[in-house]
Amino acid sequence: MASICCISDCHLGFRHRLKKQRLKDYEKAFNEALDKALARDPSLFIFGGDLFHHTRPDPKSMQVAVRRLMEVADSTPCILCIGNHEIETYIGSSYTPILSDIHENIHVLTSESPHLVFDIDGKRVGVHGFQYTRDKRMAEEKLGEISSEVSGNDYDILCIHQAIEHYLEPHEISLAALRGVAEKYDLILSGHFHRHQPIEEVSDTTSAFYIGSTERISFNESMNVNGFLFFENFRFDRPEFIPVESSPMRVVRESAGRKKPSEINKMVEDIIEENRDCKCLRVSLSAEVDGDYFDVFHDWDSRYPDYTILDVSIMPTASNELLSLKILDLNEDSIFDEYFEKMGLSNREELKELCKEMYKKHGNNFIS
Ligand SMILES: [Mn+2]
Repeated sequence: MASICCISDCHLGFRHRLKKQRLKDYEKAFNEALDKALARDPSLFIFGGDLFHHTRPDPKSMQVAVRRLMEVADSTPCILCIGNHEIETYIGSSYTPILSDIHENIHVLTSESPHLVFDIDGKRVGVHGFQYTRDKRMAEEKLGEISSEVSGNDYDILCIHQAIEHYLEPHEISLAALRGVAEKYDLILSGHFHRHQPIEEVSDTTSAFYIGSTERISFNESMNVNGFLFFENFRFDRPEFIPVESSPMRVVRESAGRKKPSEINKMVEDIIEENRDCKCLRVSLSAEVDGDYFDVFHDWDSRYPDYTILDVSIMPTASNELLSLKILDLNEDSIFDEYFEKMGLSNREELKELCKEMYKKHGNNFIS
């Protein structure tokens, strides 16, 4: 049976928060998506862009992508759209366009080659698109231009990587521009917006979807379900969304009320313990600190090294009482010692000495 598999925003090579484990997470999600897709033996692969996070990916991520793409291309044609992460100021500065040179079954959509046609189960299927274009006028013009050239195929698919009005701001493609070309296509796909969803605003004319990403790139995406799309038998209005097991990510927000630093520390500890299943955890606690703010622990990630990302922020809330400001004499070295101690930095002698030195040299200039 004819089927089309669409995978997007894998962000291979992203060293999220400089954690090595995150590099592996992107690779794992990419591999899982490909394994699950290949098991279904699709007739065509469409990659919606941001395969890589950086224009010059690290060699390991590049190797993973090249090997897997070549493996896939041995059996199935692959189309790549170029995402914003694969573009600098000029398309030639990124490696993604040259992937079409590594295998005859790999094709890259660019403004120079925006139209591809494949024979799938005896049907002529056109796939059309161009690289991410930052300028709104240029993007809309390009969209209009390539769409005017579309005709004569049994099915036509538009694949872009753009911010569409209502989904991301600033957008490059207005809903009016998209609606203006929608009737040319049987399916509209876009990468870029990482949460898979239909683009409802044009669905009265044609099926349109944001494909979704395979792994999250920020805590803002913690609620997103990751995965990819699978279309069977040219039924473009009913894709199957196949989930990928991305690294769990969670944001816990609580307000503690008025508490002593030791109670706040205990509360954070309890939250961390309760969420052990989630290796990327953000804890945002607001608290009225009844005591010295610097007695609240700040070095949580070194206390829990088994977390990939442990991001704890404790925001002091103002009490009803007036905040009283105490003037500290920073010329006393003991203030620096105390600060470094409480920040868990007491082993950073060199940094501390540097701070004292810098303060003595420049600090007094601020006092007017
Ligand atoms: Mn992306």
